[in-house]
Amino acid sequence: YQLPYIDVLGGFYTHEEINTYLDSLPERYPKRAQIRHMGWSYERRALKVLTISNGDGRRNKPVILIDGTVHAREWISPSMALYIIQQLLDNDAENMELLEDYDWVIMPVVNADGYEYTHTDSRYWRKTRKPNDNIECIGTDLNRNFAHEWGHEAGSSSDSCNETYRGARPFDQPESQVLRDLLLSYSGRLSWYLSLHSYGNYFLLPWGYTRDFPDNYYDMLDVATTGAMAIVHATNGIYTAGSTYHVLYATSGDSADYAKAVANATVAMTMELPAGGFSGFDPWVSHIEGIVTESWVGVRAMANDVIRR
Ligand code: ING
Ligand code: ZN
Repeated sequence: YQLPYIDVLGGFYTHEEINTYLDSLPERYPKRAQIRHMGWSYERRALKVLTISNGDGRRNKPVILIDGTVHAREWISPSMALYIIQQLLDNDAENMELLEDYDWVIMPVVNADGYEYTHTDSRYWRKTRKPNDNIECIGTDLNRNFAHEWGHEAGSSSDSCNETYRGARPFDQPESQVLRDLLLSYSGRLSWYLSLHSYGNYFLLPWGYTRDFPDNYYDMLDVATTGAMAIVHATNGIYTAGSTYHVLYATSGDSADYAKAVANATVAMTMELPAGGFSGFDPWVSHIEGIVTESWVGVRAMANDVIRR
């Protein structure tokens, strides 16, 4: 029979299609691709993670960890995660170098229920789909639900109807628990955590919750600048890099702050991919190729920078 394949540049795909494809990769690349089933979403969708290596059998290499679709409506983010997977598994020598001393761990869809809901009911849904205690409004913003400085000052909302609702408690969402467990499982060898969001063309670094900077902030900024320079050279695409607090606004309980503070990521970063379509969140299928190939130039340049430092 034919193994499932995903034509990343030709469309957008459901969580089920993405999982079916991920599940096929260990068969296609037996030494290089592994699937970790990390848990279940609130609506019982399987949350899966792909690990990619060069197949040399060396264990416990440092890790580059990438996630997508923390926010449901940001459809270019799973496309980008899938494009990265295909670039790394394709035996291009240049991409194989990225796997020499590092393993890559990629979770294309974190917010599986919200993502499904954007396909079936409401295209611009952002949060999870778990009902809240007061039953008034549904869903929590996963990117405000992490335990580092959760609820700090103005960085999130306590109103369950708000788009940045932080949840009743840190990690009261199964999807953020899964991402937490994934991050912690690589603590001590997590070289780069990259969370893919859209939109706005930003490289956002910790912290979100305070105007202060982490110890190695200027190293992280160097990496982000490398990405921004590579992209501007390739396509004239303009990215802004800096701490979330300074570049955007105060945020608390986001995944990059947690990855930095608790999972000890050397570089923790959120990449806001380019806008597209009517709303910014819904690029035309014909624009996927331009966005993901441009973004790959940046990701590859940053990976090389992380690897060499
Ligand atoms: N923006 C992010 C959000 O969660 C962000 C901005 C990035 C906040 C990094 C915190 C940390 O609000 C989008 N588009 O989701
Ligand atoms: Zn987002």
